[in-house]
Amino acid sequence: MSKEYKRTLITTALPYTNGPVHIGHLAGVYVPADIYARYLRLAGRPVTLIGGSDEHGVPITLKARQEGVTPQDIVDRYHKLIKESFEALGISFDIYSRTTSAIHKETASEFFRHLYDKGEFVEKSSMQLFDPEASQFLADRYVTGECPHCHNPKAYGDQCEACGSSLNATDLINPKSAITGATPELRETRHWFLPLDKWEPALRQWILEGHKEWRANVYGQCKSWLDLGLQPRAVSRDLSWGVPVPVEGAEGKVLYVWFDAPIGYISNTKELYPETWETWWKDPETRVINFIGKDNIVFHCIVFPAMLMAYGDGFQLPDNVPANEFLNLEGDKISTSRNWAVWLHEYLSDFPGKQDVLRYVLTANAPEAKDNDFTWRDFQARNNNELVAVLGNFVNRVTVLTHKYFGGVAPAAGTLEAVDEAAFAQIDELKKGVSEAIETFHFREALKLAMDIARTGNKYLQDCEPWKVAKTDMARTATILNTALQICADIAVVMEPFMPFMSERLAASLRMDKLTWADLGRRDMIKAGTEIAVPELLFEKIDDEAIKAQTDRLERIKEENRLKSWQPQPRQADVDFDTFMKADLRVGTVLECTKVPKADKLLRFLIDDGGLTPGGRTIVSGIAEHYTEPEKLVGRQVVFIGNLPPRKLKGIVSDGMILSALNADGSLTLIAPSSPATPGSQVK
Ligand code: B3M
Ligand code: ZN
Repeated sequence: MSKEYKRTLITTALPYTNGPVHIGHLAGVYVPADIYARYLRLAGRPVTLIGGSDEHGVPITLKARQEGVTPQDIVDRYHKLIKESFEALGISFDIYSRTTSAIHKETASEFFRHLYDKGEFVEKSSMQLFDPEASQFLADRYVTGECPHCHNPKAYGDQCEACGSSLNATDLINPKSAITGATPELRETRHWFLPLDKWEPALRQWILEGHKEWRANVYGQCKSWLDLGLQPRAVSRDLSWGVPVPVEGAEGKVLYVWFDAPIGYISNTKELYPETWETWWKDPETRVINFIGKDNIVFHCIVFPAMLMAYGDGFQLPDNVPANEFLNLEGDKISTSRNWAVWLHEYLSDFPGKQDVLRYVLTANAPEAKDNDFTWRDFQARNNNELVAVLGNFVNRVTVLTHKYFGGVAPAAGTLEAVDEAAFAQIDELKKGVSEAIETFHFREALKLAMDIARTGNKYLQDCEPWKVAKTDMARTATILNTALQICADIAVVMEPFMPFMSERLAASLRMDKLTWADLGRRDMIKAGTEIAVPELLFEKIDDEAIKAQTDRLERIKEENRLKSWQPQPRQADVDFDTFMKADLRVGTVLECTKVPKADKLLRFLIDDGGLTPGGRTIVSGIAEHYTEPEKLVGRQVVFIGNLPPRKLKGIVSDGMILSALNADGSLTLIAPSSPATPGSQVK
């Protein structure tokens, strides 16, 4: 940070209310933003944390259509769910509002109208995709088709999720309407465009020259956008759900969702501070920080800043846009439509009281510089080996010993020895490190250093061994436990931004009132004579069973997805009739069936083929994985091809091929006559 600001306005991307929020949203945006806001508050620096729902846009109307309800029903449902689950996770929004609010509609309309009156838009007719069956224009996600860049067949009209390109619906190859599946036609329509090209020099100057300190991923994306050359971008759409375009003759047109949504940050600030909101947006002493995911970079670094520049009137541009990369789940991309996610509201009900564990794991594993993976095993290991074994264990040992030797009353320290001084010096060092890491948006690093305070505490206890010293020297024991109690208090302070629930419980048990960052490292945070609470565990182990319930759930979802996406094999090339008739299909009865030794996949069948083969026919079949108890097949009837040239498999001559169907779930069904048939009879 190059200059001292008077206040910080933190915005968090407004999630679309077409579904609940998941760990990807949390790790990418809300947990880091909350850490930053809580840190600034602890440091006594004025800060406002803005959140809210993005309730316009095609994802919402599509979802409403799928469910046969109104868009308003959808946004009401998910706005409530999202708001409540953020609250339960301790995301400390100063306001969490929504873009369907009256104040937002008014603010967004005014914003558009102001640009319109200033002549900042270009009005143009262009050819847009139109669904003749639904008689509606197909903007954004109303169309899918092949991405012109990476050829992903399921790209959307506004974006390809496979390669990250931002697209125009008309760029798609073989577009299809997401409403009816129809092939769209082109129709002429008028729209307002923001000429981004006009702002390109100013944007270049501001980002490429002025913000070299931005994260490499953010700076790099901006640079490649700018280097490609900016084009005018449509800011209106032919849709019915959204903020109506506030000009005459614009019936049936609404503001493009990416035009109105970022204005939501302003509307929500207005709603929070009706009198003073302008100070938070227009005073050069305000520092604006936008927390977002990497797929939102262009809108926050190029489009919205261009809108703000065009508006003028002192609107401040963001000072930093710390966008994160993506979090994957168990090696697979998180996806709302495939239900491949850990949903926040489900986590909260599956792991009651463990909000901090999730906050901790998502921060320790934050996808700050590259995509990262969330696994349930790692979640369990971090809880058991770090939160329980390092942090919880340290605090527990100190409070138990204080109760054992001093009846729960914090003893006074005597003269400090070198080991005590060294521990305090170490904590001062770590405090500096944590502050610097948070201020430069390196939250993983900050959390690691904060945990090092607990590690320092454990090492201090190990070095001083108060349980031994107590046998001979209670004065020294008092100094050690006093020092250790100060370290417990440090933990309550330093962890507040990361794990506010634990911090609150710990602070209460140490009888600390208001926590402040400045106190961190002080040697008298816990005054001698303070009666501390009877120790209770700050964290508890998470057992294998709880983890298995989660991984089993994911397995079930994988299975469901496999079934949903199953497609029959395409029709094979024609075979001529006479050739097919040469195949000698027969019914047989299984006489013996055994596993072939040293071959995982093979079963050896002996089949009664009605006497065609004296002593029965041997067929070796590669279906052992589907039949773990082959003896149970004895007596069953099968259909086999009886005139294939015999061939040797694992030293056994196999004379034929047994027919079966491979099902969508990967299981196998043996083909058998529907009622008993004579062995050896031909299948016609
Ligand atoms: N709703 C996109 C998203 O959820 C969008 C963010 C708006 S921020 C102003 O990824
Ligand atoms: Zn692509």
